Amino acid sequence: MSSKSQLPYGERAKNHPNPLARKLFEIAETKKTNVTVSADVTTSKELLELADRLGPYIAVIKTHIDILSDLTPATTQELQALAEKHNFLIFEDRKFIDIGNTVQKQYHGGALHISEWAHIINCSILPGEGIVEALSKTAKAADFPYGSERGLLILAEMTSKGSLATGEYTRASVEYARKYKDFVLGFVSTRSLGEFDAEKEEGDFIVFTTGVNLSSKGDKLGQQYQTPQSAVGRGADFIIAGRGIYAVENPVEAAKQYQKEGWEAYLARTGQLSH
Ligand code: 5BU
Repeated sequence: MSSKSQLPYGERAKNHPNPLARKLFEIAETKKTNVTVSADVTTSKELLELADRLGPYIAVIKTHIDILSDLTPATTQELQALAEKHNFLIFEDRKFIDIGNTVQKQYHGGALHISEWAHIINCSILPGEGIVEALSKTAKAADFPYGSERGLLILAEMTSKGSLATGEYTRASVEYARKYKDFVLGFVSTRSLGEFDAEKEEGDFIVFTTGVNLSSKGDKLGQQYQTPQSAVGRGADFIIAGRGIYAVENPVEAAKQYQKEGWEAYLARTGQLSH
């Protein structure tokens, strides 16, 4: 476990060099939530309704914007307005995975205009270091107005059965995160990657863990779940839940329950639980 995992979000916010990381920790601390809802619905109306109803209980909304059947610029504009209203960040789970020249065009402009509305994006490092460099350059370009409000998560591990994102791939994820730490916020992984942190170089990378579900162990297509308590115990700073929240009868109650469990696990990990 990374030693930073033991520190409260507020303290990590104070010392973090990355402005978006500071903002994220501040949101978590203010709203007392480490929940990211994965809003994998397929119409704009459903997405915006979820964002508005769950907004008070979440730190981040994670989207797959390309699964919306009726996407228009108004959808992402309204999502941004809801992010302001409820103080959460937007994470587009686009999983860039291509040569630098292509991912720059996929991130900035194109049909989806991701760089204009998503605070957080993610990429696989299968193509090598160039993908991180290219995305970082786009976000840090002098004529890009939102640079201080953009960050990247490296997909260091995956939750699906038989995932090949392991070993050397995961180790290199940590190496590139260190090298591009101005832009890389941290990882999507199933645990803290502290074992790869050389003591003297340790950065404060944020761990997002997908595959969190309170009532299921997995699905028929290879997804593998763990509970909020288990994920946070293994080093997740932010837990990501999709169907466990949006696909149940009362998503608001579910979001509150994930918020409570995620927050208590965080308090326990950071030694802040009063007995
Ligand atoms: P679920 O409904 O909680 O199973 O949704 C999980 C979400 O997280 C879904 O959007 C996936 O695309 C995403 N995901 C994942 O499940 N596992 C991973 O390793 C990564 C993303 Br990376």
